[in-house]
Amino acid sequence: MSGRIHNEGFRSKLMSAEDAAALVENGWNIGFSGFTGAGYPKEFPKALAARIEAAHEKGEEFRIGMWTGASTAPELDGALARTGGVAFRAPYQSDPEMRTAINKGITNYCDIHLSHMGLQVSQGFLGPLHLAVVEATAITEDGDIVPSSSVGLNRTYLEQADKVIIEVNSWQSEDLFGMHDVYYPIGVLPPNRGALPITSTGDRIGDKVLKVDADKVVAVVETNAADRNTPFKPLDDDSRAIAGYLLDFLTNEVKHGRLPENLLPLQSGVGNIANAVLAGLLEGPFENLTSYTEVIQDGMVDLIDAGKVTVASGTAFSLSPEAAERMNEKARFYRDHIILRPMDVSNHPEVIRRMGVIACNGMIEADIYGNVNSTHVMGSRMMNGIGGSGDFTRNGYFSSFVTPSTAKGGAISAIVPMVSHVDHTEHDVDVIITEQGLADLRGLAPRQRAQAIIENCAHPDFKEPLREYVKLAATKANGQQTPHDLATALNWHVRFLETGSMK
Ligand code: 0RQ
Repeated sequence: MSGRIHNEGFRSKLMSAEDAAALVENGWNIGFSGFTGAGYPKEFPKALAARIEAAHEKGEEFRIGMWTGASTAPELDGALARTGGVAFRAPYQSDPEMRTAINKGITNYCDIHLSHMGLQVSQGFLGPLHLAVVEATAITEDGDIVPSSSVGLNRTYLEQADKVIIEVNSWQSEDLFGMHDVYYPIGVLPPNRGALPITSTGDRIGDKVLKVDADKVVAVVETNAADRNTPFKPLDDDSRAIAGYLLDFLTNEVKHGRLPENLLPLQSGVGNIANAVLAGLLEGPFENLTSYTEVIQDGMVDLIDAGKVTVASGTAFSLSPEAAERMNEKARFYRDHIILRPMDVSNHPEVIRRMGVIACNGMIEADIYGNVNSTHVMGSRMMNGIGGSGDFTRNGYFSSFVTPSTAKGGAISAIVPMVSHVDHTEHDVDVIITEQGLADLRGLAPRQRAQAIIENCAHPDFKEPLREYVKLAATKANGQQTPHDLATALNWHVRFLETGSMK
């Protein structure tokens, strides 16, 4: 035993992951902890996958609904997807095997804004929640759960589930205790919902622990295993250039009095480019920064180490193995600078709008009018999901999207006449940045936006074809508000599907 279970009642429920998995029945919906590869259960899912496979070998039906905070890891999303036993998945994933199950139609995927997920669970739209499986750093003497490297939707799952399994992971630093801020809202559903009393990034408004009804806990499992912790790609010229344009833009906003000198709370999305933008801030002129975001990546931890960021609020880590080690060694220091909250607080639209968050997210493609596709490759194939990008984009002080100007070795243009799927509309997108430059769309009408995006952001190989498209569309649409020639617009994607290149 790890010595992390300080409550006798919970100690008596300790069992193997296999025995715990044997409690699960076909057709159950399970709410797992886990967010961007952090704080997900590691032992139990393996045992559950084996149980599902054994049932399938006997010709028995065994499928589950799988809900999480966000993406998890091969030990959870991968292991369960591989069995073909995940009937339903929500709200965000990024695992290659889960992606395959979704795109083969084996798994029904419901791509929900992260700030909406808790509400939809509480309203019952996703059906009953039979089981919550939540990773813990420890269980206190009072029988409370000390969360680990993510909070995500754990509070909601523990409240709503009929049964609970806790997986105590002694790999997680005990010094994480005190980093979390678990807010229990006054009334979950309108009209009884209270205001969320956060007025600045560092406000703590809740408890350090998650409450759980001990009578619902059917098993406690122990493990000692690292989070997924994927390394980030080394910074390349493109990501440096993108970070540089954003920093120049922010500097100019300060100069014109539209931003204070220490900016406004920053949100940065997942992925390599977002991490590179944070790395750019390390060398930039800004001090005393704060962050109201979802995911704390390496770049944010570096900014805290450098004293540039005073406080960062999120719901989860997404760290490289090196940064995860640093976090575990120095959690006592970081807990004065980092707050991990439930995701319906980290992504709360009202707080994001009121505090004036600066949003920066990755994208797959943007069209010449500023509509953005974050989720689907060539209109049909799901990549990851919208995650929290909509929560921050729609409600931020201003919202930016970053991407290299081409994908797949230059065969695909990230700037297209018409996006093949829309996640963020032209009304919500203020700034687009590629390694070619930055288009500030504020105050521009559609025809002006097209010019700004093509001239500043498109790759030189695609500038001329895009200009030609604009001319053609202007003729065909005869002076209308947002000129398009629909057949030609969608032919960009068709051409790639038929020839392997948009050129
Ligand atoms: O595919 O790995 O097979 O080569 O998309 O692209 O350039 O590595 O970019 O890691 O920053 O991810 C939008 C997916 C960008 C991410 C997305 C292919 C490309 C590669 C990844 P390969 P990059 P990133 C808060 C915010 C939605 C959720 C979100 C994302 C792969 O940012 O999931 O923002 N966003 N949440 O080759 C075809 C194009 C393409 C393309 C890229 N135009 N056409 N393929 N790719 N552009 C956090 C959370 O919510 C949890």
